[in-house]
Amino acid sequence: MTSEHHPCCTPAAAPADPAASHQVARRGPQTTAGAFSKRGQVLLAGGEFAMGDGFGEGYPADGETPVHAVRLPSFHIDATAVTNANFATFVKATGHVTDAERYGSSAVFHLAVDAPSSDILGGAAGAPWWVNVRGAHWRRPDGARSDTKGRDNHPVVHVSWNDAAAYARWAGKRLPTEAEWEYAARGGLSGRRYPWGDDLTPGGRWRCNIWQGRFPDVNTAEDGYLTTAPVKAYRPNGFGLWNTSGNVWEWCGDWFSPSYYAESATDAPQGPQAGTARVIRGGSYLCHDSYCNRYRVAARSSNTPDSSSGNMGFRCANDRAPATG
Ligand SMILES: [Ca+2]
Repeated sequence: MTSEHHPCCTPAAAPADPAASHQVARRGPQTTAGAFSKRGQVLLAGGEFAMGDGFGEGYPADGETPVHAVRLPSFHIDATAVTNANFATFVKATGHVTDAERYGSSAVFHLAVDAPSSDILGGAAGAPWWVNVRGAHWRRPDGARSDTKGRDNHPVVHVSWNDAAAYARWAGKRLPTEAEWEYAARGGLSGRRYPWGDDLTPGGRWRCNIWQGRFPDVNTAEDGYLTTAPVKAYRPNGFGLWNTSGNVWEWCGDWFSPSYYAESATDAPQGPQAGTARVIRGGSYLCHDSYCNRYRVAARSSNTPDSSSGNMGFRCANDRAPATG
């Protein structure tokens, strides 16, 4: 766990089998690069936007400020998060084994656990609502007694940054940069709080899957979902992208630094050169304004590249066209 890490959002990896962590650290790319693909993606015209929190609502330690101008060339980005069905196709084709499977455990939200008590390995420090569950991984998202039946079109979870990068490579895509992610999530609106505007529930209607009730024990699920929602729940933003706020955190390609915005390049920033944690964006079904308002479009968080949990997934991006030469 790093000093930048926020365990309330997503816990860092706590392997059931600590020896497996060395295997994960040592392994290189596990998949062959696929041919350039824009399947399921939206082409966004390049442009300039104001990146960061203009409302002063972010947590200072997250580094959502200063608001700064960023220019991006045109790029593609997935309309939705990668689903369980998508990830199953990848695993079938490649035999990919996720970090959670190697570690023998992953983090499940306490109200979602569906496993024998002998599989409960403990809570996360400072975030007891996260339970490290033996046998939890993408196919068994709530523990050994669960499966993804009925959730084919839900975002895949319990995937680490390493797993997400391997999927993207196989799919002929890549992970979005943090700047691309925010540009895409804003949906063409300028300086707004959410992908659809400034009101959380315009007209009294929920537009994203977060938490209602009293965290972490009472979730009234007014938005329809206790944990994940289908990737096309609610309505897309102005760019045709679904659920950039809430549902699951999404891995970005960048290393995380809370001071990066003060030094970021203006043109197509790629994030810090090095780091210990990767950026995650968008918040999840556990976000609630009483303790974590990171479902705002400017919000940032991070986790180590081998960590996984029941509320972290990803979507892919791509260049406008394959590199030539
Ligand atoms: Ca919800």
